[in-house]
Amino acid sequence: MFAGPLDESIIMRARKAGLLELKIHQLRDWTHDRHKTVDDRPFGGGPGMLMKPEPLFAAVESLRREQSKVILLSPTGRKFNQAIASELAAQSDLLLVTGHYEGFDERVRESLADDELSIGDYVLTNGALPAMVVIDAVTRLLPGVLGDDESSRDESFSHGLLEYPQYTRPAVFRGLKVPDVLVSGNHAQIEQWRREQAKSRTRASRPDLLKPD
Ligand code: 4GX
Repeated sequence: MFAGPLDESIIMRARKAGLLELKIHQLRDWTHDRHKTVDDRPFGGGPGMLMKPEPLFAAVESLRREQSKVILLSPTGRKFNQAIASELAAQSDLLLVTGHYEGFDERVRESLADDELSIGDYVLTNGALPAMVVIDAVTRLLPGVLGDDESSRDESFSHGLLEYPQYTRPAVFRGLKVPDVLVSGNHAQIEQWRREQAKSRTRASRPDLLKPD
């Protein structure tokens, strides 16, 4: 699943420039049985299979460095966001662990992982897409990955409001007009309009962003 998204575009450019080193590992390489078993049934019964601890511990212990942050991807983790992406971008080594099946043996959480992240409240088939989401959000924050223009646009998101509406040419498209204020050339008025739009838009679709945590 990782081939493709991580071999394209800005991520690939960052890899080629030596700004990001990415390695994909197969948990089955740390098994010893003929079937390369990485799952087993839960003690106490119940549906579904769990990631068994031995291959995970062996894999993480062989791959981790002193400074590594070991991060599980699962719906029970704390919710990933831009602030967490910034924290992770400051780390020198991340080891992202993507589970299949119904979950991890709890000892993986207790004794192996430094953190557990969820990319949102929905259920995916496995942790590969969440890992790629984290990789993508973190990579674009690494020094040198984006141009100055793109990076400074980010700061406008960190003020905690959604973006104001934007338009490009033509000024009239299928009878739909660009707001007069934007073509007026009055920069003070444009700035005020954008501030108001950002606020009303945030109130309408993301009121949670306006509440203190
Ligand atoms: N944000 N999934 C993980 C298997 C699993 C379940 C429990 C460990 C514990 C998801 C998400 C997500 C589906 C990835 C279940 N592994 N991960 N997988 N949303 O839905 O991070």
